[in-house]
Amino acid sequence: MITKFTHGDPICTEATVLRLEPRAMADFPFEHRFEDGRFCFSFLMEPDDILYGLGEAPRGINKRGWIYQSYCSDDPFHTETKEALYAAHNFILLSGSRTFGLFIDFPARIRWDLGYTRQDTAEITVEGADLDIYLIEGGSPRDIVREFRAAIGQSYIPPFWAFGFQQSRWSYHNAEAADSVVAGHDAAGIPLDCVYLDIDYMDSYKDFTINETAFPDFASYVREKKEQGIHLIPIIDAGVKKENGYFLYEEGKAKGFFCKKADGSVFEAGVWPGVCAFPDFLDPEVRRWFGEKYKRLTDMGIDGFWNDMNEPALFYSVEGVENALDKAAALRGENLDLGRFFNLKDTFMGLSNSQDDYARIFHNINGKQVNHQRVHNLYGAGMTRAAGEYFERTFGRGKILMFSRASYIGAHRCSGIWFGDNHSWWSHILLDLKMLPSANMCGFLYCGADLGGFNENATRDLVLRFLALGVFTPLMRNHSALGTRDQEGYRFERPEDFRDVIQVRYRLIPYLYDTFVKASENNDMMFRPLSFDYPDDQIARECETQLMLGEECMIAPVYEQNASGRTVYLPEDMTFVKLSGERVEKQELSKGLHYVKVALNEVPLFIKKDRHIPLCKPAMRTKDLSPEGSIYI
Ligand code: MIG
Repeated sequence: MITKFTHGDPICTEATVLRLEPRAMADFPFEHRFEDGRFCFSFLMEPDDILYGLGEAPRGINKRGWIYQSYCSDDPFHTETKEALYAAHNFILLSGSRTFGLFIDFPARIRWDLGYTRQDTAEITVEGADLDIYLIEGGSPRDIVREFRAAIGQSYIPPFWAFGFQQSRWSYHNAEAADSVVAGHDAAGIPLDCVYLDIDYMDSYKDFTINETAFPDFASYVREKKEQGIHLIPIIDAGVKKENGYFLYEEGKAKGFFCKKADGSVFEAGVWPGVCAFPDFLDPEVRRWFGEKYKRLTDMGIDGFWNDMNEPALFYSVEGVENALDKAAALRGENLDLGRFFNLKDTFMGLSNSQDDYARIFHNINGKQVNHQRVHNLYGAGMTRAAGEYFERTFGRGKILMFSRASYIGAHRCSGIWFGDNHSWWSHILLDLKMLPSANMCGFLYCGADLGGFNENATRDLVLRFLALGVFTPLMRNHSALGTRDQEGYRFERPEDFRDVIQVRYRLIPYLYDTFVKASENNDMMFRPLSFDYPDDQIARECETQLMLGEECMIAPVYEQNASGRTVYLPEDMTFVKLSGERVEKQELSKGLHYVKVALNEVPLFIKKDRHIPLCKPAMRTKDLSPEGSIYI
């Protein structure tokens, strides 16, 4: 049963597709109050209750014991003590003494104190008084998720080839660099379907332009790669370079399509292209306009995109820099005591993604000027809807690969997400794993982390272990940052180990795609915490390092350096399968704890008794996969 409670005059986010007659907030069955223009509510938790949700967020599958924020943030350090990442996924689910789900449809900041101040209390503060809350009750946690997902609408399904292996880095600067990635994989026998183009494929980082020196005759190049079975996936950034004569800037300015400041002038801030204007993605007309610009690239044969920097990320604003410079100038010749020094330092350090800058931005919502801080979490979702809705209108569903960095529930209907700038850290293998079921609860099925880790240098064993988890994630992409060590599989010693792991992905693609499509069609989760399936099993309830996959499988990646295996908990008897290239090794294991050995070129998988999944023959491209010769394990 789903009940909607409304207070005031909420901004329409289009997160839900279900129209419900709202009840007054006075009927909301949790202790609540309005205070200083905020809405706060709380509930008590029994010691064994589990609190799930929040989609892409730091920390565990069980979110208890920390404070989180819904505030889309460009933060490249995903450490445990962070409160927010790039997304705002305002759904939580309590399971235990009581079972219910809550979705707060509200596009500004929310603080979720989930047992941080008091271990037994969840206290949620919504930074505004105009909001909708949906309460979902009845049935198991999985039933509640299904009911919630039905309310927010069916999840995006990408093209089949988007389940192929994807190789990225910032950046393959020119056609030769991209060619060498394809050649490197081909020579090592490592399957590959996509090569990514990061910001350097553009002319001066201008959206929908091509750097002609780096990619002369781009359209022919795209066609040539297609003939090799390779999709090139360009990045699109939210900021539009301020440059006279640049069509996108000129059009946006003439039509009044950019975000404004209070005085009506265009809001400007620095991102990769230098000073930029920001399309007002909250306006449907702007979305339509921007969405149609992707045609410039689809006309050249491009059929996949990733949208970046759409929290929006702001390196600096002109006002911010001026203010900092004034502050510095006033201090010249003064005695810099520690207080002043740190204040000055903080002023410069705080230039990026500053709250002052966000507060300077205004949107046009139905003819009204609305401050950005009231709708911050809709910006990236708006950009992604601009693209996703254009693709659906023009090409139909499931034709174009699309995923975004920032997101809000609702964008899951037309796009996937990736988990942003993680690190080449062992702990980030588990962070990826933990976000999968949480993202699934919120409708984001097509998702995954940068395999091998984005920031800093990766090691060969880390990349292999990361990939062995990525074998199961719908988005299987190796990506890394500018200036870091090369981490394409064929760059390391014994590239055949990478081939062995990635071939396993190709053998599983028919099964994984089928499981994915079923999850989308049934508003279900592809990945579930063990506790969803074994609610009475204490070890399963606490498990944060394994997941259920579909109806048949359990996954348990190795996540520690120098480990030749791991301890795994089997909540029932299962078949332990080690997959490596075309090799399949099986072992029956009984319910309980086991230490399993897994070599670097092996992918561990656990299959429930009396269940079977298909494995096809591997191929170098998804288009060459065929059911012929498939076996069941
Ligand atoms: O400020 O385009 O998350 O995947 O490689 C960094 C360069 C901008 C952030 C994305 C990352 C991408 C990078 N971008």
